[in-house]
Amino acid sequence: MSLHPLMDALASCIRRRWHDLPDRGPLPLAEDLAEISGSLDGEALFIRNELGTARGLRKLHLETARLGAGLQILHCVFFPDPRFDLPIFGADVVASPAGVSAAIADLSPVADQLPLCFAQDLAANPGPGFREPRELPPWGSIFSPHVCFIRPHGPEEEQAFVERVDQFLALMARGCAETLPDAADAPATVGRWQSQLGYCWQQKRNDKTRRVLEKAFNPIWAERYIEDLLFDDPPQP
Ligand code: BLA
Repeated sequence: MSLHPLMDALASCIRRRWHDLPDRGPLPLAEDLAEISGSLDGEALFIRNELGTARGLRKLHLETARLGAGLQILHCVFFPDPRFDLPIFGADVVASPAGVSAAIADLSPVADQLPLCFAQDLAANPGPGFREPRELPPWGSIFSPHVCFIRPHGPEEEQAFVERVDQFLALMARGCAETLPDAADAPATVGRWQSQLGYCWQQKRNDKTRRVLEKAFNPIWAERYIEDLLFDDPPQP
């Protein structure tokens, strides 16, 4: 099923960067969650989930979905292994027949600040300006000062958004390859683990995600999907 061109371009960009990461591995995914299809009010619904691991990353997740009323969603999070001093990469794009309403991407810190090499690179490459930046909700305090949250205007801004995500992922790839892990019980590791827990808790405050899933499926299914797949608590390192 065809997706909005921004979704397709972004999914390709993410898959390309993902497949270039070192030491990729599988991550078990309940069979009934890999490909989900159904219908709502006579409209086709589908969700495709891709899950894996790589050096420095405990969970890579890409979801592409069509959830009724022509709503299309791309959701992606790369959760680091807390032993590695790496940020969380996250992206979410929401489109309806009226166009893309939200495109967000960030490298979110899991310590007081982003690792120095990330902060320096992002400060040196601030990214393009967009015509319609959007205001973060209160739970958005988890994001970095470099977060890009916009309603893109036209194909050029959509392309610029994909390029910004590609920059984030290039940085992430370098971090994954070069960062040396700390011990599982090192205070810095434990701090990063707790911070990932906090990230997941805050993301779960996004009522908009829950509402869409409840409507397309049902509240119990939505709860399980959010708690077990989207933002499951990271295991203790
Ligand atoms: C917003 N997320 C939204 C919106 C919807 C969803 C319908 C409202 C669109 C709008 O305000 O224009 C729905 N997102 C989903 C669903 C999934 C999903 C159903 O991912 C299922 C997988 N959300 C994330 C991640 C980030 C994120 C990883 O899952 C960021 C890295 C951000 N989504 C995010 C933010 C908003 C949003 C900040 C705006 C919330 C608001 O304005 O209140």
